[in-house]
Amino acid sequence: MTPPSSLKFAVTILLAACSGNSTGPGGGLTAKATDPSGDTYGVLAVQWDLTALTITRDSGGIDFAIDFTSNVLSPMSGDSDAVYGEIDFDTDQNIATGTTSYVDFFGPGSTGMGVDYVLDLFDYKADSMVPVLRYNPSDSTYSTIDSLRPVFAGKRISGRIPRSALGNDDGFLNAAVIVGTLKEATDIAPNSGHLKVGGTGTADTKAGTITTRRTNEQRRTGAGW
Ligand SMILES: [Ca+2]
Ligand SMILES: [Ca+2]
Repeated sequence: MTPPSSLKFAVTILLAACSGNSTGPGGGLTAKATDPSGDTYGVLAVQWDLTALTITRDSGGIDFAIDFTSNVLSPMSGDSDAVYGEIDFDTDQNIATGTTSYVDFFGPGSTGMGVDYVLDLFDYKADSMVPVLRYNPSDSTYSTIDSLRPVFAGKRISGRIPRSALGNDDGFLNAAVIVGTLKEATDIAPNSGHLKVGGTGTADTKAGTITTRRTNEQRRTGAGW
């Protein structure tokens, strides 16, 4: 008699059926911008070094993940050398609408984005929630649309933003990230242009000069950038 190879086959099939990696509702689309290690541009001791920005879009919103070369430290630690920064979103993929990206303002970037929404990874509340901000072009201010609790795990910061927090955008958008300590910016991703999550927009070149930044700087918890 030979061993019951048919049983082994059945187990293999079962494992294969369980190996799917679905996230959220339908319409999943993942875009990833990798970033080199060792390309930080700050001058202080602690240099948060990005390796990737990943965004998965589905019909209900977007999942984001920011990857680093070393284990991340939350600002909830109270350490000014924790990871601060923001993800900027050009939700209509139109450089002509929105405002200048922090990635362009505080980094060597040329995102080609007109920023409409921001995930503000500076402004942690006591419950570790951070705001999703909408830029208001009429008066150059920002409004808090939603809040979420970023997950710090290993070398990754991740979370989910529902489409309702992005003006019910379709989730096809452009994005870029800048990180650093509270004292200075240290890295951006991607190094040029932006992460394009579907859509039809092209990566335009930023024209003209930077004339405005957010006027509600008082919400910043510290000095610096
Ligand atoms: Ca890097
Ligand atoms: Ca825009």
